[in-house]
Amino acid sequence: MDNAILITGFNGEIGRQTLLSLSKKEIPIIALDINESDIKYNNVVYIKDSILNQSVITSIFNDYNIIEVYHFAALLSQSANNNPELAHEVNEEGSQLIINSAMSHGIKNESFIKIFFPSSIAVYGPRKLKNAKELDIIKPQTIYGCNKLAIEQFGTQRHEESIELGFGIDFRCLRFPGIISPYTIPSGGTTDFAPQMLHAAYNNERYTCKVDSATTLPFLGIKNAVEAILQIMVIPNIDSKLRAFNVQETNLNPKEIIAELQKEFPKFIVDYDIDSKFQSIADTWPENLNCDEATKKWNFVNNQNKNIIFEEYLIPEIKKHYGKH
Ligand code: AKB
Repeated sequence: MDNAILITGFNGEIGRQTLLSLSKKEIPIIALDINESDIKYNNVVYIKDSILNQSVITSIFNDYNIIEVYHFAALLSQSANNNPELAHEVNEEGSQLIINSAMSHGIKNESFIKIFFPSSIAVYGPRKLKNAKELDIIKPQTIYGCNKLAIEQFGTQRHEESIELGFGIDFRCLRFPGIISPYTIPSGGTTDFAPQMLHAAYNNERYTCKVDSATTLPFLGIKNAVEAILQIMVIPNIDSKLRAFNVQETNLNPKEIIAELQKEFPKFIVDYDIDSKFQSIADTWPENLNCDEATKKWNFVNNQNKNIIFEEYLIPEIKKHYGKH
């Protein structure tokens, strides 16, 4: 049986760019998503189905020797708030099914299956923290944050059981802040205002922001988000009981984002129409993250410079992206 990588939720913002990077490796990839793919890579087997379909997951693990799993399929924070039952099913039960299937496969093959799980700053709360460390107060105030924390803990527990057994899973997790991508306009998240503003500014559109101008949150450009995933997965062994690491590039509020964008797009205008569903969540998420653990474990670089992400990456890249269409 050939070695292969499984990626779920590959049509989402992070999944899409991770699949692009993984497709450059010479190993078959099994890509599972509820939606059809609009891009086809040669070494990828596409499966259109749900992560809740136990028989599909079982047959993937029976048909391929899965050695790594990248599990992105999930509802984001606002979508989860609007559909709490579906969020519980997809974000928790679906993730547990993937983790348990990988664990059984690892035990059967007497090996360790590496699993990447994208957690979120949503695990923090109830107060807005500054320089939040991994073990700081963790009392998520949203369904989505509770789902993420439950899977961090479930994966960590299965990881510890695997160490005891000598086979199973090697669980690795990053706590992502808001992701800014010059390639896609996200929806369903609380931090979406940053990428939405970038695309609106480029497209000469007026933007209505749902959180107030001083709401500061941590962010990471998609390129460095994918880089961090590849980095944490490539380390042979993370010698730590801590399995979930903070990563961020800078922290920003709407006022600062507008100022950066107006340097390049001076006609960009933003109105505010504060929505309590967004504001109340953003107010419980940290202002910035302490990334010392990620720096110690695999030299993660947290550059903290607000200009660099716009001037050196997002603006040149969004111009290239739309220039293509
Ligand atoms: C969201 O806002 O839902 C996500 C996140 C920070 O987890 N982008």
